[in-house]
This record gives sequence, C-alpha cells and structure tokens, in this order.
Amino acid sequence: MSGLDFRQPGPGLLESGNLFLLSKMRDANLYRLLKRRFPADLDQPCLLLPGSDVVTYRTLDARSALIAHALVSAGCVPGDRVAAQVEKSATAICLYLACLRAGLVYLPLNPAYQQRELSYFLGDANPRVVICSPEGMDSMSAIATPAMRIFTLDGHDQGSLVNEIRSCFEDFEPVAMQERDLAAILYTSGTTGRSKGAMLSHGNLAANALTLVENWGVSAADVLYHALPIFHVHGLFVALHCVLLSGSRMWFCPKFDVAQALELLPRSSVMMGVPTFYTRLLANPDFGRKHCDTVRVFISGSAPLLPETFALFESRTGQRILERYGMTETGMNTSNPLFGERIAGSVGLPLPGVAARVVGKDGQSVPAGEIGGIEVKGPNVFNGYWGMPEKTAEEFTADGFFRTGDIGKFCPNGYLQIVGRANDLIITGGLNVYPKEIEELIDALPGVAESAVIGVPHPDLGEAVTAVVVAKPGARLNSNGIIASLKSQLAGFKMPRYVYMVADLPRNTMGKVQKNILRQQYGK
Ligand code: MCA
Ligand code: AMP
Repeated sequence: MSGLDFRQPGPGLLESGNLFLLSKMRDANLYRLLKRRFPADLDQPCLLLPGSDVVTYRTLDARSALIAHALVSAGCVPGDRVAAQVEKSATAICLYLACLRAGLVYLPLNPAYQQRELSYFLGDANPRVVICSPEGMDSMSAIATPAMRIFTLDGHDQGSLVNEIRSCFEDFEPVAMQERDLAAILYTSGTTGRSKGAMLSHGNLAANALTLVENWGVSAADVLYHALPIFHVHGLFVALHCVLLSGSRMWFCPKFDVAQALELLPRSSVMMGVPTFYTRLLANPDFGRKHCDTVRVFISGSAPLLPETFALFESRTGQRILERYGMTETGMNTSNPLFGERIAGSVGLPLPGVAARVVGKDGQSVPAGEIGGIEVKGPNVFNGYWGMPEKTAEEFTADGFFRTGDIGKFCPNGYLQIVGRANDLIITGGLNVYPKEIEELIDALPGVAESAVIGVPHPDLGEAVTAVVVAKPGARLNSNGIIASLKSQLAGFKMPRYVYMVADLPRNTMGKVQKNILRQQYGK
C-alpha cells in the first residue's frame, strides 16, 4: 500500500560521490569543504558590491580568520553560540564563516526583531557573544547577561567587532568537527507562539549544499543575483553555499529592489528569490526578456509560487521559474529539474539523497494523488530543536522521518505538490508568522476580549497578516490603537496589515474558532 514512497535515498548523492566525499573528509568542518572548492586563484571576486567594490575569496578567507581569532579571544570555545543581529554586509558573511572555522554555533537574527523578541532568543540560546548594530547596543545591553560579550557591526563593515580584529592573524586552522556537530541555530516560529531553535549541523549544511550545486548545475562561470536577507536558510545557506562551493560570484545587494534588479539581472546568470521578488518584477511594465537574456535559471522558494505568476513570467521572459521546497529544519527537500519539465504549482521531485513521503492519518504512505502529511528524511534533516527534546521527539516518526507540517500529494509522475499546511502558519513575503504569538499580544491589550489572526491573500506578499478582534463590553477600541500598541513589541513583518473589530468570532460546536470562515470572509 505504499503508493509513491521515496524511502530509499535517491541515487544521485551516492553516484555523485558526495557521501563518499563527506565520509573521506578528515573532519566535517564545513569551512574546510568550502575552502577546498574556492577558486585556485583566491584573488577572484566572490562578492560584487553594486556600485562600489568587490570582495575576493582571499579577503573572505583572511577576514573570517581575523574574526575567528577575535571570537576566541573574547572567550568563545567550540559549541558556544554567537548571536548576530546585523545588517547584510561582507563582514557579516565573514562572521558566519568565522563561526564555522572556530566550531562556534552561528545564530542569525532578523534586524527587525524588537527587544521583547530578542530577549527570548538570548535567554533560550545563551550565546557567549552577541553582535548587534551600533544603534541596537543600548537595547541589547539591557537584555544580555553579564557573561555575554557584545560587539557592534553596521551595514558598512564598521563597528567594535572590526576594531577588535585589527591586531590578529590572517590564518585560522578550522577546528575539527564531526558531521553532527552544530554549525548554526536558526529560530523558526512555533505553533504555541514560542520560537524553536532548529539545530543544523556541519553535515546537514554540507550535504544539502553539495546536492544543490550539482542539481542546479552551479559552476564557476555563474553570477548569482543575491538580494535575499542573510538571516534565513534561503539567503545564508542555499544561495551563499552554492556560490562558495562552486567558486563563483554574486551581486551582493543589501535588499531586493526592482530598479537594481533590472540593472543587475542582465549581468547575472542565476537568480534566487521568494515569490514576492517575481511578482514585484512583473509589476514593473518595463521588465521583460531584455533583462533575462543572460540568466540561465530563475529559482523560487520559501512560499508558494502561484501558477499565474509562473505563467506570466514565462510569457514575459520566455523562462520557466524553477520552484523548489525547503524548510529551516531541513534545508531543501524537493526541486523542479534543471533539465526536464518544470511544472507550475509543483515543488518538483525529491532531491538526490532526500526521502520524501506523503502519509495519511495512520502514518502510512498514501497512493499518488491522495493528500496527506509530507515527511522527509535525509542527511539534510536537522538534529532537533535546541533545548526541546520532547518537541523534537514529537516531530520525528519511529523510522526517522521528520513531519514537516505541510500537506501535499505526489502526482503520478512523482512530482510533489503542496496543497496546504497542518497548522495556521502565515507566510508573508517569504517570512513565517505564527498567529498564536500575535493573538497572545493582542489579547493582553486592555479592552480586548479575544482575537484571531489569519493570513489573507495579498498580491505582493502572498499572504497578509490580518487580525480580527473582539472588544470587551463597553471598551472603546479601534484598529489604529491596536496597531500602535503592538508596534514596539513585534518585528514589522509580523504586524497585522489589517485589523477588523467584530462583535464575536465564529466557533464550531466544540467552541474552536473557525479560522477558515474568517479567511473566506476577510480574504476578498
Ligand atoms: C518587510 N515588511 C514586511 C515584510 N518584509 N511585511 C510583511 N512581510 C514581509 N516579508 C514590512 C516592514 O516591516 C516595513 O513595514 C515595510 O514592510 C517595508 O520594509 P522593507 O524592509 O522596505 O520591506 P521590503 O524591502 O519591501 O521587503 C519585503 C521582502 C523581504 C522583499 C519580501 O521581506 C524579503 O526579502 N523577504 C524574503 C524573506 C526570506 O528570505 N525568506 C526565506 C526564509 P513598515 O513600513 O510598517 O515599517 S527561509 C525559508 O523559508 C525556507 C528554508 C525556504 O524554503 O527557503
Ligand atoms: P521556514 O520555516 O521559514 O523554513 O519555512 C518553511 C515553510 O515554507 C515550509 O514548511 C512550507 O510551508 C513553506 N515553503 C517553502 N518553500 C515552499 C514552496 N516552494 N511552496 C510552498 N511552500 C513552501
């Protein structure tokens, strides 16, 4: 009764020699693998900073060594966490590489997080070193413990971290790591409102990166257009590792900007983005084939790419976007093929080495065409949630598959289609928001009886965070007041775009709020 069951690791990873390569490596420190694949001439550019400079592989190597020494001097020992809430910069990349080299666990944080959110991450991960923007120093000092060293770094490679490295050496032997040793912790929002730190190992990151470079044919000749943030898997691991492992280069842009994209795409060969990048490009009437001639592949992920967007992009540019599917906990799981049919509305085939299956309520694989929970297994799948062994155990099956929480089906041709999620997760502009966190904050406001937070379709962001609020009898509340009260407590991307005041919330016979009814009502 297995239907389409990809329990066996696909042949590609083995055939390609990647597993062999990994097991033969004297140690599994990811930096050692990356460095081996740097161009022979280290003076080749790696980061192309639009309008100004280039950063060569030699500079990345030297600067990351200097930072690794600085972190060790600050008291870090292998396994310590290094939290960074910094703007995108070349030095931020070097900081990540420095952590790999020194065996430290990198913990990137969205610069949009407010003090309330940061306080949770610092308390949970207990980093030895925290790096923040110069403007964020006072706020960070107020929540850090005395044992935490705080450095600053701005978006222009300046700050106390940089001052700290001036007197150090330009080489740093990577600390020997086992495959399961942690390289990074990335927080993902949780259904209960409490974020979970996904523990990603050197082995996880290396396996996924090697697979992607091969699967997407990334080579030294490529130029990636990189406009993603570097505090998530997509921009930090998928994009950066593909470049470093292929010895190629990338336009390293602070953020996604349509005008800059139109200027740089004709000098790029690969673009990776969330669907919002594609809808924003298409919203520009000038965008078309002339911008895409040199681009060999446009890749999309982190949120569903609407078939309409896929079709419009093809008609405007002649290119079929390659959609892939991943998660913070797993890196990339499936991908439409580089060569072969790319299907709109489908996230493609399991990547080599990744086993993916769709299961019914009884945990058994269902036949192709039937909808169920998506589960994955492979060297890309994380070690578990930081400090949450019970939660980790809950999310894995007895035979070692990770329950993604996504709902989907395999088509008869083996392509996976995502049709929904098991929980209320909202994805806005490629960033995840769990309603519970916002609902708890709204419910705690004076005069609020209760609230429900939902995602409604949004032409730019995919989904927009929307709050439906019931006031206590006699309380005088309005949406502007609610938004103003939330602002200092929530990162901007989590802020409700719409707030509706209602007399009561629709409930089923069990008393549970019927969010599907709210989504229908407000999603127009
Ligand atoms: C910014 N804002 C947002 C978002 N980003 N609101 C909703 N959703 C968002 N994603 C708000 C800000 O708080 C601000 O609000 C206003 O929008 C303008 O901010 P700005 O920074 O100028 O926004 P933007 O430049 O327009 O950014 C939108 C964006 C960006 C380009 C969609 O969020 C982005 O680059 N998203 C990609 C995220 C990503 O990398 N996800 C991958 C996760 P106000 O004006 O009120 O202050 S990894 C993952 O999902 C897995 C592993 C995978 O498969 O990849
Ligand atoms: P994150 O927690 O940021 O890693 O987000 C992972 C979630 O994003 C997945 O569980 C999916 O729900 C969603 N996701 C990622 N890629 C895609 C895609 N191509 N299509 C639909 N959903 C996606």
